[in-house]
Amino acid sequence: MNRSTTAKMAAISALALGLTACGGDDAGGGGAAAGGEEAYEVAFVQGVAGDEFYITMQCGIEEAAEELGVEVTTQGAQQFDPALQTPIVDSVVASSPDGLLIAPTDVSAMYRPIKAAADAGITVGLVDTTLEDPSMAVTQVASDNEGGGAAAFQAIQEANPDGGKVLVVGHEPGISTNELRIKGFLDALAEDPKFTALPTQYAQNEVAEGARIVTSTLQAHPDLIGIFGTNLFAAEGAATGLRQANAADRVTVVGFDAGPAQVEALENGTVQALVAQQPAEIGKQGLEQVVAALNGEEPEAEIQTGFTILTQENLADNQDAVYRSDC
Ligand code: T6T
Repeated sequence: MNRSTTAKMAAISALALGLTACGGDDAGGGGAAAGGEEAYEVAFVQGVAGDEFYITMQCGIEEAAEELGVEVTTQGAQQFDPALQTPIVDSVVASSPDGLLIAPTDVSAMYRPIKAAADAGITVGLVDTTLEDPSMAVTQVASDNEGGGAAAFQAIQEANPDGGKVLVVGHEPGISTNELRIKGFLDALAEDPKFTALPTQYAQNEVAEGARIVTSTLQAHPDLIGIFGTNLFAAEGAATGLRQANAADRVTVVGFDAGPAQVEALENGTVQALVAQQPAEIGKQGLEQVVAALNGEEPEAEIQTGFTILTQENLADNQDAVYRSDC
C-alpha cells in the first residue's frame, strides 16, 4: 500500500471514530434489588469463550460493574453454537440473576432461551449480535456493522484503484454481525463496476478453515486482489492462507476486529487494514442500560458504537483500539 492510500485510510478512520447513539423507546425491566440495598447480579454470556473480542467486552463490563456496584459473572461456550449457548442461558435462568447481557450466536435459534429469561423476570440486554425478534431486550448495543463492512471495501478499493476480483470470507451464516458486515461490503462494491466479488465462503469461525478457503481460492483465481475477513477468525485465517500461498505481497487483506494476532499481521504487512470495534464500550454501555432498566429508568433501546480503521501508519497512535487477551 502506498502513502496516499494509507493517508486516505487515516481519513476513513477519522470519519469512522465517531460514536453514534439512537434514542430508544420505552422498555420494561425491573430488578430484585431496586433501592440499592443489595447489589444487582448480572450474567454476561459471551458469543464464544477465548475470543479476544468478548474478553475485551468482559473487561469493559467488569470495569463498569465496579463503578455501578453490580456483581457480574461471565460464561461462554467453547464454540459459536446455539446448541452450546442454550444450556448456558438455561442455567443462568435457573440461577435467577437480575440481568442478562448476551451476544446471541444465532438470530432465530437463541430466541426461545433468551425469551424464557425475560419471561422469568430477568432484564435482558443484547450486546454485539442480535435476534430476528429482539423485542424481549431492553437494549441492544452493537457496532455499526454495515458501515464497517462498507469501510472495509473502501480500504480495498483505495489500495487497488484499478479494481479486480475480491473474496469475502464470512464468519458464519445465522450470526447477525456476519450478515450485516457482508451486506455493507457488497453494497459498497456494487457501486464500483471495476470490482467483482467471488461467491462468499464461510470460515465457520475456524482459522484453519479460513486459511483453506484462501489457498484454494488463490489456486482457482490467481488474479485475486483483495480479501475481506468478516471477523477475527475469518481474518486470521485469511492472513494465514495468504502466507501459506506466498501471496501476501499481491493481495490486500482487510479484516474486522483487532486481536493481537491480527495486529501482528498488520505490523508485518500481511494485512493492510483492520476494522477495530469497541468491545469494552459495547459491554459497558450494555451494562449501564440494563442497570438503568433495573432502576426503573428508561434505557436506550438501541446504541450504535463506532470503529477505528487501523493501518500500519496509525497503529502506534491507536494502541487502545487493540483487543485484550485478559483483563
Ligand atoms: O467480530 C466479533 C463479533 O463482533 C462477532 O459478532 C463475532 O466474532 C467476533 O467475536 C470476533 O471473533
